[in-house]
Amino acid sequence: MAQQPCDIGLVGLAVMGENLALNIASRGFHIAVFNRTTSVTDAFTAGRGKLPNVVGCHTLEQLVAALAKPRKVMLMVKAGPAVDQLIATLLPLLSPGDVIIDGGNTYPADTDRRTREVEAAGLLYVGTGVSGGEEGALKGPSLMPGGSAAAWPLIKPIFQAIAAKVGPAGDIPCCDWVGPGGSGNYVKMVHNGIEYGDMQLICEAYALLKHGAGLSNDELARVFDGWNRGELDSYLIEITRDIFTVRDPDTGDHLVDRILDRAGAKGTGKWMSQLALDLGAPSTMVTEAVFARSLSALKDQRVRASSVLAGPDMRSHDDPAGFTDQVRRALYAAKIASYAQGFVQLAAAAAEQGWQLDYRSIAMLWRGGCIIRARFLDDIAAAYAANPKLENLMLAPSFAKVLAAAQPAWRHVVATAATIGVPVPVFMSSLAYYDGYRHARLPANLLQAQRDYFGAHTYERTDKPGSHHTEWLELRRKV
Ligand code: NBP
Repeated sequence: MAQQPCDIGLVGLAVMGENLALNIASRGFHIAVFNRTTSVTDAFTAGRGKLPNVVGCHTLEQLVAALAKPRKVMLMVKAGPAVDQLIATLLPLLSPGDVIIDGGNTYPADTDRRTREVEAAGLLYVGTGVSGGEEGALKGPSLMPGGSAAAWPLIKPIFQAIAAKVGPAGDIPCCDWVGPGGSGNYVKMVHNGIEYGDMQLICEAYALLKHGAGLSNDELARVFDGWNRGELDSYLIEITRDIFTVRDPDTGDHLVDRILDRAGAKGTGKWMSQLALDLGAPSTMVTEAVFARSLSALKDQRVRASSVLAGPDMRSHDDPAGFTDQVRRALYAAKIASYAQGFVQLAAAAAEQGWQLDYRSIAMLWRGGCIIRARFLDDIAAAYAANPKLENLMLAPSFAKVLAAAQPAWRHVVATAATIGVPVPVFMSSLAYYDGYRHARLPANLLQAQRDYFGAHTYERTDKPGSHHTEWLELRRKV
């Protein structure tokens, strides 16, 4: 019997591709799959993928021939040159109107270029953010597609069917069209950068509670459990709670205490920081979070420095319960500042690229399936619904009020960290960002004077328009 034409083809059966293929098949779609190493395809179709609506293919020609038109081919391979190689191989096999989708963590500018190249060949191209790791891919990820707008109606039924669902009835998909070119990948990159900030803030809160309030792992589990029932309710707080409860099977100790304090990274946080610098967008928190991982990686140096460099005693706080609550408030305030920075960077990129982004919709995409999923994203969506042109999330009346109320705790926590010598770079930069942003006048007037003094860079004045230069030494002589 002839095989029914498949709704979509998927290339790349590593962790993400395999689970995404199973997710697609579980929603009743027919899917053709291909992996460069044939044995991987065979193992999949003989194992987890042994399903009537999954077709294993040994060549890309077979994959293309198995698809209904217009064809949709999704790539779940290592980001970078592999995607270009696959596009080059697929283009002669496909027809105008077919769609190539890249679901990898691709650098946004690569998707801009590939969209132009694939569209020039008469086909459609999508670069989609996929978040949620292995489990999300299988059960429902957050999907952030962008690229050729004409591709959206073609892929929408499949994408919205496989995405995570949220809302009171559990029927709102965490997937909607983001915008042109690499905007979907840009949104995913900002998601990952925000994830870096969230994770580092939680780690700093842990250090403060452990050293400042003297909490044990069991007490930390209880604190995070409580936090997960309030405004901090989120996936990352929930897994942190769980981590404090897990024992090492070998030693019986808390496993977290047996883990080496040297963090790795795959690079999306670095991309966001680099692009923030290119845009002149002050995304200080993701950048500090990336640097915190870099500093953690200097384990051997830190061990040597710990016996050379002096610091205060990290004494326990007088009022552990009170301090714990202040850390909670500070964490929420810092989180607001972090998301504010992420959305500001998105808006700066959108302005540069000419993208029209819907920030409310983007906040909604992150409510389920992904690592930064949190109750708080509903408040962000509400803030953008009330004012789609909101310049900065911190200016939304609801958030401005929260920040005002959290200020004393936020300042006390940062000051305590400095006093007792607990490194909290992201907490500190969050407060510096808040203070910098809320000051109508910063000391940059002096900076401009210095630049004009040594480099004749000119300056603007507060009392008249134009560009001005002063012969500082000449005026100085007249003093
Ligand atoms: P990997 O990023 O580890 O890539 C492995 C896959 O790429 C294998 O199927 C491999 O085929 C294939 N591949 C490579 Br490498 N070079 C190829 C080439 N030149 N032509 C064809 N296929 C090639 O897989 P992953 O961890 O499943 O991630 C896939 C994408 O999803 C990545 O971009 C990743 O950044 C992104 N992502 C991952 C996660 C996660 O949690 N892992 C989350 C969100 C997004 P082979 O078997 O023949 O070597």
